Amino acid sequence: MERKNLILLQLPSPYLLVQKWVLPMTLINIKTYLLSKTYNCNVKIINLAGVKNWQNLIPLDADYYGISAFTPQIKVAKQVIDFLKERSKGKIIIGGHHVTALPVETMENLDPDIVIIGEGEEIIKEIISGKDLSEIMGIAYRDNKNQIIVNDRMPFIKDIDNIPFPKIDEFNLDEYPGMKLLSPNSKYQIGLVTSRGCPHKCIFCDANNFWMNTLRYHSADYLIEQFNYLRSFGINNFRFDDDNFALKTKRLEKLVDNFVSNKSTWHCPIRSDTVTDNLVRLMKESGCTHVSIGVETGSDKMLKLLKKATTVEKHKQAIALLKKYGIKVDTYILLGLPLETEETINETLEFCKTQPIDHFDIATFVPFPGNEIYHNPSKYNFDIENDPLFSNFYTKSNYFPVKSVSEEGNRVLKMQTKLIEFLLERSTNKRAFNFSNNIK
Ligand code: B12
Ligand code: SF4
Repeated sequence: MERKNLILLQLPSPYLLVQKWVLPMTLINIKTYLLSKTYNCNVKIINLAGVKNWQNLIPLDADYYGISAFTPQIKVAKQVIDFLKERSKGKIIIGGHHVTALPVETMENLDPDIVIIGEGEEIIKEIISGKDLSEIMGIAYRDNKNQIIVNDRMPFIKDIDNIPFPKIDEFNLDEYPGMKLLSPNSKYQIGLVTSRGCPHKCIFCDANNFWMNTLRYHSADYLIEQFNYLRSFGINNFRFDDDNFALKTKRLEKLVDNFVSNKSTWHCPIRSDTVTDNLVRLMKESGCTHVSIGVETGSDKMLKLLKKATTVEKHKQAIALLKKYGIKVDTYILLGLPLETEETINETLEFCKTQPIDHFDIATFVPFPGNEIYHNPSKYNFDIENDPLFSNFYTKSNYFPVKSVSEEGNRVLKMQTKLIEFLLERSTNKRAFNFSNNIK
């Protein structure tokens, strides 16, 4: 069979302060998978992040180009696709959470050859093998009448241990500042995803749409092999990017010895409803330095509205337990949620003031495609701007849902400003939240 050339392109990120922050793990993952499962292709990753004249970096004679895009990268994805379409005969493939939520719109507005819907490893393998597109599950494409066709989703890979862990040998880790956040026993840190999916349905998140309520874990044996491989590069500090890393206590129990004997350190996000005394003891024992709790809000009314499936009381209990064992607590706080009132924001402010939180990570709610609010905005009294390229999608105040057109709106904005002022004073993550401009 003829060998095919695939070029995987890591896009610039208009809203990241440091462009080449961490390794392009998604693309490394795809490359490792393809090279381990097929013999008919060459795969090259090209990182366009932070490169001014990225056009000069892309060879034009590849058979396939693979792009991965988050919502904030859709505009630049379009520029890259346009560039390639003018100059190369290679087929252009795009994947990621955004295009999975909007396959038809992506075909219409970006005009790639193929959209990958969902988990991509098996799909790209089938594309490269030359199989007819009509027979490949999990893609959108145009047929010979130029009609957009969306095939059924491909079933998820049952046992994710069959996906080899990403091989990072070709990369110079010193080029990625986000990997150099040091800890005493580690030269670098790395972000790993050790499970796929989430059983929850928070309305501000697209996990439910992407993973269709499933959750699969890598085994402890798989992870131990991966950690040992990574340690050979001086990586002994792990940031688990999973949504539910610590949920599987039995797996963690099996990992403890490996962490302890290698003096590893690690941290992860955690849901407050999963925190138990036994779990936190295990975490501490195995080198967990800090966790990030998805608090989002200090109001039970808002937590219920968000379908977060936890409570303020559970947040408090989790924080107390973590502090008892000496694990530092970061919290994610979401600003600008729809249907907030002066009272609910005040509850969040009180929560933040009174809880022994070490660090606040603040973000403005953005209605990413795939989440319930994006697809049902009127239900949440929310306006979504019709912008096919999502050009201004990430600019903070654009999506702040409360307009200062009424007394009530003004009161909400004033309370929001108080909360922001408090958080900014306490946070090291001082992104510019200038909602005060909206107040009359
Ligand atoms: C690690 C991570 C980061 C890291 C590193 C990102 C990076 N460049 O690698 C950092 C911290 C930098 C980051 C930043 C942000 N992130 Co982030 N991040 C993640 C996280 C936790 C893991 C990503 C990952 O490695 N997954 C594992 C890989 C294997 O899965 P995957 O990336 O989805 O890829 C699979 C498929 O999507 C598909 N696929 C994807 N691309 C392609 C391309 C081709 C060619 C093919 C064939 C297949 C394919 O196949 C892959 C394998 O199955 C995910 C959540 C999650 N659990 O996935 C969020 C997530 C991707 N991030 C998200 C967001 C919103 C952001 C931010 C905008 C957050 C913010 N408020 O600032 C920023 C913006 C970044 C930017 N580029 O502009 C959203 C994306 C939503 C969207 N609609 O785009 C996610 C899904 C979280 C969520 N549920 O809301 N993020
Ligand atoms: S916010 Fe976290 S818990 Fe909620 S659906 Fe998304 S990944 Fe799952």
